[in-house]
Amino acid sequence: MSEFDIRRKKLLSQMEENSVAIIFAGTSKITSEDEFFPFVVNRNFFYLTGIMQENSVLMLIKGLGEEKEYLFIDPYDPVKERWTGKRITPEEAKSTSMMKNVYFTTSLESILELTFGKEEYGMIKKVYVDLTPEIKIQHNCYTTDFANKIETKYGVKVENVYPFLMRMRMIKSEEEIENLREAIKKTNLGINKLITNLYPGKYEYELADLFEFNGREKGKDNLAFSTIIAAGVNSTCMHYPTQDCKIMEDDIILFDLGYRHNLYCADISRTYPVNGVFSPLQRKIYEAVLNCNKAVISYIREGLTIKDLQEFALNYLKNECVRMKLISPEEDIRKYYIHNVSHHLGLDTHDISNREIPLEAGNVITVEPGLYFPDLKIGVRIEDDVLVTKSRAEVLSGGIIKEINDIEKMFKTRR
Ligand SMILES: [Mn+2]
Repeated sequence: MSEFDIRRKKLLSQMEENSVAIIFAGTSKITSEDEFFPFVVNRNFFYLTGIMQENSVLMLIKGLGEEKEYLFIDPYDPVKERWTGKRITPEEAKSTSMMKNVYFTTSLESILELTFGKEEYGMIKKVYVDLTPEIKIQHNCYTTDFANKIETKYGVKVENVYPFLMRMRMIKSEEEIENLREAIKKTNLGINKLITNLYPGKYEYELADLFEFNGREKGKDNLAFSTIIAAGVNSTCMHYPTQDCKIMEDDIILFDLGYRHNLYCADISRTYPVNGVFSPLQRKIYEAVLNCNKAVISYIREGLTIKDLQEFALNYLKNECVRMKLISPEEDIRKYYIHNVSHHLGLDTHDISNREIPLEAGNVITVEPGLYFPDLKIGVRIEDDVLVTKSRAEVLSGGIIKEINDIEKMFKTRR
């Protein structure tokens, strides 16, 4: 059995008797006029099928003592293919998804009729639909519209399948962890490219473009998210978007970036001094963040929640800043640390999860404390990706340099 098989069986086992699950791949949205955003597959659909083509639909049926799986893909359309390129054939869909029943989307409506409409199937009482907002199925039709439609038309009760898939996706399989390791390894190589090319006088976008180009060389569509390269005061803006500033000799520079591998995302932040040596003030702030990063990593264990990690990080950063006289004991640390310390990582960069569910072995999360002092033009974030195990956290991004001595040595010896 493939992973996709196993996941579908697992979902089916959690579904009520006499129920159906319908999960859509989604379709592209319009940017403006007749221009479309690039299609991004609904990750919940991909997770269960391995299929990335738009308009595809998965249908799981549990009833009459049987479990049935159907996949729907668009029919072959030579005209469409001439405009927008190759589309998968039923044979390809079968071998990717490991599903026997692959039909064309043109027959979806009549299969729905058959499943819900006929007497003998009248026993289907519940339909699980992925009600994640923003999953567009067709022009002016989102999954919520679809749910309303089948509720009215067939008198079935719709339940959100999202919580089931969330619990499944939060625990990564060996194969998923391997994909994440690979994404992180590639990201490390991308960061090395940046370090060899980081010099005062360059513009932030030159480094961002270089990182993205390096990713493209290894296959298109390889970015986990929009690359952030932020020098000087820009390092204090969390999702700094413009990247149009010149990098200066005395700046600190913050990278928040990641490649994907088989859709699995790396999410790494590193902060370096542009001239290769930390100034005393930069060093102080960097040390506070680094200590916190390492403390959180060693604090992680099963049973804690991400909320607990955040509490821990807030306290730790507060104490570090007071100890290093960066802030006064009365000051609120939230003025200088405005985000969260962790999120789950997987098919999505901010992976499907709930911050209040205790951590379990197989979770992959980020650890990313930061301190941001706009007045000092210094923002530092150090973000690692870690695997929660039975005993402690394993740092998947341990190969990406973060110790002060190692960083300064790396700048001296770069070529
Ligand atoms: Mn992150």
